[in-house]
Amino acid sequence: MARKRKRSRLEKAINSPAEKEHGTSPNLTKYWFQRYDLFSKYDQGIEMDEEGWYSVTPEAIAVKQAERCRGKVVIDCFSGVGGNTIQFAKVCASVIAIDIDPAKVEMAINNAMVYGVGDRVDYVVGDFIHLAPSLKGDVLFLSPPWGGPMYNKVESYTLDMLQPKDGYSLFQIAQSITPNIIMFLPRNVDLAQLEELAWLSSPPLNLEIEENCVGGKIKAITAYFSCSAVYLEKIRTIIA
Ligand code: MGP
Ligand code: SAH
Repeated sequence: MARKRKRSRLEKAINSPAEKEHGTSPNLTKYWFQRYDLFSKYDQGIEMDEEGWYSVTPEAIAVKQAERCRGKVVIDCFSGVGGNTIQFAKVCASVIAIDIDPAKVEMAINNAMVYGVGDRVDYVVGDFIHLAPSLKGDVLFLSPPWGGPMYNKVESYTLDMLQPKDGYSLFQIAQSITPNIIMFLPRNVDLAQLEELAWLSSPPLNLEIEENCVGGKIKAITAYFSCSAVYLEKIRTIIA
């Protein structure tokens, strides 16, 4: 009698609820296994699409980023399915969430309701680049597309690889609104380019770089640019 073959881990994953649930490519399975790191309330009706799965900011990271913006008016310029927007809505004075994809905005609205903050966000379906001249806020949060999950195939991720425009242009557009800019970027990003962005600004900006880990593994980096008091004090001391 033929013995039953033990199913490999991969086969199990491919035929798992992950595949049925996200209904797309097996490439997304690894993200499905991280679903509670992405949204702790995943089981309460969170909605995702393919780009959402690989782009959403893990909840613990989004909580930390939001804490830095407590009490401020924040513009989430590439809001996706709402990983960051939800956490901003919990602690910020107000949140404007922008995404070019109407389906993402629908999902973000649903997901914010799951977290009980649906009424604390103003949603805009639109292109951040075009909307920029009409935007006003204390802090701009930029988590743009990195070019898909293959971003880590290069040794050093340079700012020209960001979408829908290169990082220099995005930063310049953001600076026309506020010097308080937060960028969520690949863990292999060229850090020297970020320092260049800060120093070449007029006046030069303070820059803090944070490595974002989940479960001991580095997921991404966050760059906080600001016209901070500490930095201004330094300048004042030098001038004096
Ligand atoms: P990853 O490297 O694809 O996943 O993305 P992981 O689990 O670290 O894969 P591994 O095989 O390297 O172990 C890590 C995190 O980066 C994701 O959870 C997202 O928060 C973020 N991220 C990834 N991409 C491709 C994007 C993107 O295009 N835009 C934004 N804003 N965030 C992204
Ligand atoms: N921080 C988000 C993930 C953002 S992924 C989260 O935690 O859920 C990047 C998003 O940028 C995608 O949803 C994509 O639709 C959106 N996007 C791409 N080009 C855009 C543009 N020109 N203006 C606004 N949003 C854009």
